[in-house]
Amino acid sequence: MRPSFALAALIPAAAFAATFQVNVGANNSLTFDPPSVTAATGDTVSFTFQNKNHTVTQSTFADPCTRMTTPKLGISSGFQAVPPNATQFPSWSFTLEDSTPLWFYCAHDTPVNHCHMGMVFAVNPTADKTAAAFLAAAKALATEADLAQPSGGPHAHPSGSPPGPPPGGPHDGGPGNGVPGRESSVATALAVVGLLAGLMW
Ligand SMILES: *[C@@H]1O[C@H](CO)[C@@H](O)[C@H](O)[C@H]1NC(C)=O
Ligand SMILES: *[C@@H]1O[C@H](CO)[C@@H](O)[C@H](O)[C@H]1NC(C)=O
Ligand SMILES: *[C@@H]1O[C@H](CO)[C@@H](O)[C@H](O)[C@H]1NC(C)=O
Ligand SMILES: [Cu+2]
Repeated sequence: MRPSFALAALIPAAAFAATFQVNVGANNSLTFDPPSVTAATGDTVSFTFQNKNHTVTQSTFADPCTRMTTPKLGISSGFQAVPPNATQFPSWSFTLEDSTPLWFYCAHDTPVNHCHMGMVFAVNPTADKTAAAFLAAAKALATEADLAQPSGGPHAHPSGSPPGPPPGGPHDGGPGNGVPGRESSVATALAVVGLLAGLMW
């Protein structure tokens, strides 16, 4: 179909670029929602910071909670603090220069390490390197100090969520590839987040 091919060639690639919206810390959760996206070169991933004090910081699959340093310094939103009564929410975005997998985490680490609690995000996870495996690797880094954080400390946020025991054993999202794995990681993240709701910043 030469005519339609020619027409397609005339439309700039940018015309097809998509923007993926990701909520950071919605409902006082320590989550990126959605926890992963599959995006193409030229697409934009846009983050809106909902509350608390989070970052979007690039890491690596092998070391989920540490900022990437090679082959170059990972990108980062920096800390985006949002007061509890905020009516405007900061956003930050980046545009994909290619479609290789990218790995991110929240670098807020006191008094609880958000990444260790599973606050991670993936762009273009693969069958080998799944979002669920990345999440599991982040949570495996949780220390006793992380897990000992009380759910009702002096700086706890008021919230409608019921108090719960501190998270205990591993919550492996299980093996997955791409989208199916993502569902289980969402459920896992939400389950943990439910227990953590009300934690201090
Ligand atoms: C936040 O709450 C809204 C409304 O209940 C819900 O639709 C959304 O999925 C929640 N997001 C997260 C990350 O829990
Ligand atoms: C956000 O967290 C960072 C790192 O802990 C801290 O330096 C910064 O002061 C915090 N911002 C606010 C407004 O609390
Ligand atoms: C949020 O609350 C603080 C302290 O109560 C107050 O100083 C500030 O003006 C409030 N901001 C908004 C946007 O309402
Ligand atoms: Cu965070």
